[in-house]
Amino acid sequence: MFDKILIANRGEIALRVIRAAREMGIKTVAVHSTADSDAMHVRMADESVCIGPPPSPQSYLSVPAIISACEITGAQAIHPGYGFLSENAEFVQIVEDHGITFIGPTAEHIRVMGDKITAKDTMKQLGVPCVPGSDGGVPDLAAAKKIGEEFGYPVIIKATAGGGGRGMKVAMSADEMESAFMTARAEGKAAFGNDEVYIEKYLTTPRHIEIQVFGDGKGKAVHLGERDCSLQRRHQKVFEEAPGPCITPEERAKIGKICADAVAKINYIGAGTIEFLYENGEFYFIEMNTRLQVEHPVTEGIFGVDLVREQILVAAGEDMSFGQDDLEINGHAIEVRINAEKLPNFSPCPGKITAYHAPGGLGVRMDSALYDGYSIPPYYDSLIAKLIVQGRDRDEALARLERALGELIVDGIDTTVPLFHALLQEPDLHSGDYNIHWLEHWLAENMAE
Ligand code: MV4
Repeated sequence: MFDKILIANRGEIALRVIRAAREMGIKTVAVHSTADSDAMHVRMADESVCIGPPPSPQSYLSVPAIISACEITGAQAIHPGYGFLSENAEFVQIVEDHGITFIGPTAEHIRVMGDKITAKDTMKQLGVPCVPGSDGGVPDLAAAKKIGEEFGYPVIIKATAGGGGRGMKVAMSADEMESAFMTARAEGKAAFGNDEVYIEKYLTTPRHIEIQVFGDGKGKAVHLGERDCSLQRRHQKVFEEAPGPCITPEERAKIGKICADAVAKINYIGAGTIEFLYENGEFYFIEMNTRLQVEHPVTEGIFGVDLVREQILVAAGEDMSFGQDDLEINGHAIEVRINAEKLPNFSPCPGKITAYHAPGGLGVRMDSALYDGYSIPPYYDSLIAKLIVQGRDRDEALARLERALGELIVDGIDTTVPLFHALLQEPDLHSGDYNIHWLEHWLAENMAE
C-alpha cells in the first residue's frame, strides 16, 4: 500500500480523498494555488505544496507543477478527484512515465471513453444497449440527411469530442438538418479541435439514469446500481438520488449485470459511471465517465461502501473489499448541490462566509470545505457543499432533506439553498415524476427574472 498520496484537486472532493486516505493510514499531500492558501484541504492534509497562481491552467491543471510536487514530497500516487485532470489521458501517461501511480483508470480507457464515437462503438460491441443512430461518424450533410430519413426525425447531432451538452444540436425535421449539422460540427471544432460528429434518434422525454461500476483491473467488476440525475440545469446536475425512483429491482439487476460484465471484459480499473437515457422502460447508453463522480455519495450511502477507499486499494494492486453478492441496497439517499450562486440567474457569488453551521443528525452527510470566515475565491467551480441525506425510504429521505436544509446556515453570500426549499414544495418531486426537462420548465415558470 502507498505511504503517501497527492490530491490534485481542491474543495470538498480533496477533503473526501484525504478522509479516505487517513482512515487507511496513508499520508496526504495537498496542492493549492495562491488563491487557496487558506483553503480547508490545505489545512486538513499532512503536507501542502503551492503550485501556482489562481487561474487553474497555471495551478490545478499544471502538469509539471503537480509532478514536481509529487517528486518533492515523495508521494507515490495521485488522486485526481473530479474535473481538472481527472479524465486527461495525456496526464495519466505522464504520471505513469514518472513512476507515479494514477488512482483511476488507464490512459487507454480514458482515451477510448473520451471519444464518444469510440465509446459508443466499444459499448455496443460489449452488449450495452445504445441509442439507435449512425454507425460511427457522419462525414457530410448528405450522409446526415440519409440518417435522418432512416431513423426518422427528431434526431440529435453530437460532437464526438463533446459531452456535458457542448457540441450538441437537435434537428426536429429534415429542413433543420443543415443548420444543426453545421453548428454541431463548428462547435466541436471550436471547443475541442475536433469536428467529427455522429447522429442519434432524439429521445424527447427521457430520464438520466447512470450506473456506478467498479473494476479491479484484473477482469473482475461489480455494479452499484443506478443514480437518477434527471434534475439538471444547463447540463449541471442539481439533485441526485439512489436508487432511481422508477427503476425496478429486475431492471437494476439486468442493466447492472450488462454494465459490470462490459467493464470486466475490458479489465477496467477503479470507479466508472455508465450514463443512460431511460425512456419507456428501456436503457440507452450515451456516455461513460472514467472518474469518481460528484454524486458518488448517494451510492456510498445506500450500499455502505467507501468508493475512494476502493479506488486506492485497486490502484495499489490490491483486491476490492467486496464482490457483487456483498452488495445490498439499504434505504434511499438524496444529494443536493449547494452552489455559491445568486438566484434566479444562478450567477456566481463568491465572497466571505460570515457565519456557517452544517446540519447533522441521523442520515445526514455534509461534504463541504467551508468554514466560518472562509472567503470563496472567484476562480473556481461554484459548488460549495453537497448535502446528502438518507432515509429508510424516499419519503423519509425527502423529509430529512427539508429538516437538514433548515439547520444549514451559510451567511455572507447567496447560495442555491432557496431553490431546494422551493423544489421540496413540488408534488412532482415527491412522486418522483420528472425527466431531464422538468427542472428547466419549472425554473422558467417559477424563477422568471
Ligand atoms: C441525448 C438526448 C436525447 N436523445 N441524446 C445531454 C448531455 C449529453 N450527456 C447527452 N445529452 C442528451 N443526449 C439523445 N439521443 C438528450 C440529452 C439531454 C440531457 C441528457 C441528460 C441530462 C440532461 C439533458 C438535458 C438536455 C439534453
